[in-house]
Amino acid sequence: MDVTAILQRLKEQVIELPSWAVGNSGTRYGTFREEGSARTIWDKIDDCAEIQRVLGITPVMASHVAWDVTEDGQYAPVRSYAEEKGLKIGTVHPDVFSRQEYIYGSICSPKPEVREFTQQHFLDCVRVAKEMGSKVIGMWVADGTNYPGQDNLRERKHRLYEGLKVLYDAMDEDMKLVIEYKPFEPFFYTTDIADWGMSMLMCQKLGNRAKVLVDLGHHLPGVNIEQIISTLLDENMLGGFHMNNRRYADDDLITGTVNPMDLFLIYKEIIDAEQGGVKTDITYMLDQSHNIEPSIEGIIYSVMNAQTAYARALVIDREALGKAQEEYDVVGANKIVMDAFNTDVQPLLEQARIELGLSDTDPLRNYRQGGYAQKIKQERGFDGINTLGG
Ligand code: PSV
Ligand code: MN
Ligand code: MN
Repeated sequence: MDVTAILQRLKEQVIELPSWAVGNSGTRYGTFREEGSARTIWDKIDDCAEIQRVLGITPVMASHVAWDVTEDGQYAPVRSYAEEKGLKIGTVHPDVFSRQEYIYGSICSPKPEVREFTQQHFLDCVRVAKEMGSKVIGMWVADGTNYPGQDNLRERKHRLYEGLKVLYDAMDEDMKLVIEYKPFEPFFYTTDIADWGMSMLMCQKLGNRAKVLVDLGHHLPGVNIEQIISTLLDENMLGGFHMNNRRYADDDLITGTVNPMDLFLIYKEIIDAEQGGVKTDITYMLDQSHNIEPSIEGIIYSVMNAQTAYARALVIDREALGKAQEEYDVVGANKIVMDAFNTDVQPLLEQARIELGLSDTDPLRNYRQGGYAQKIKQERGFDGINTLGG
């Protein structure tokens, strides 16, 4: 194996951190508040800078316009502050779900004034993205219906395209639009972009700066995500990838904890495609919220899990695998893949971290010993109530 080349790949990988992962978050039933958690976009940048200090491969913070508001509506200072802290602002996410207006959907709403309102919001998001120096807009269309007969599905599809086109056309030539899909939630009878086919169709209609975004949590049980990834890659239609943990659906918990095999096999397909000559431009991002674990620790651990999966996928003996496939050696081929999955790649990752110039090869230990958690607890305090004391 070319260890130098593998180390190079491990050092070059970039994973975006979602700003919403460091603030308080919860389930639809409530939010558990965390002592010292980020309160503002400025706190979020500080937290992401600390995460980058211990990981070295996360110099980008993704932003969500629903939650990352500035006091005066100006976003150029966000860019400057992030740069001061060694970060860039990555994917910007419009908000099409948190307002009363969106009761019947946003761009797919049957109400023309709501569609118009959403389109104006899209234009504002592009302005915000440009001010923050971001080149990617991440679109999750939350729209759908709850009951058969509620709305005309073909008309909703037309409205969907019209709305997305406004967004796409407002973006600069060097910007990319990534479009997510999700089978259900917040609506349960239909979702206007329910699967990768619907997302890809919209991207193809819009133009070559629109690509599909695959979120691990947005699949029904049993779906083979790595095959979707491989298909999209081969069609040059994969634009981004949201990592999280999926046991049921959109669980959004720490990636790699329940099914590390998923992550490994996805990376395998990406590397296979690249080695097969496919040009890739994939934005890797975590899309998680940390409800019971300390957020920053959860994020650091997630990136470590992603790195482990990636390293395992890089050490697959592809020459031997090709040979086994040529010889129809079914068991042998699978064993080669599993041997890589079972390889202890921690020494490789430690070496990569040394070469990245990190002060400790164990990012979690580095964070726990660095004093940042204590500092933010003191500075930011706790805005929750614990009636039992303590
Ligand atoms: C909701 O399902 C979601 O988790 C989507 O995956 C988006 O990426 C994210 O929220 C931010 O809007
Ligand atoms: Mn997502
Ligand atoms: Mn999601």
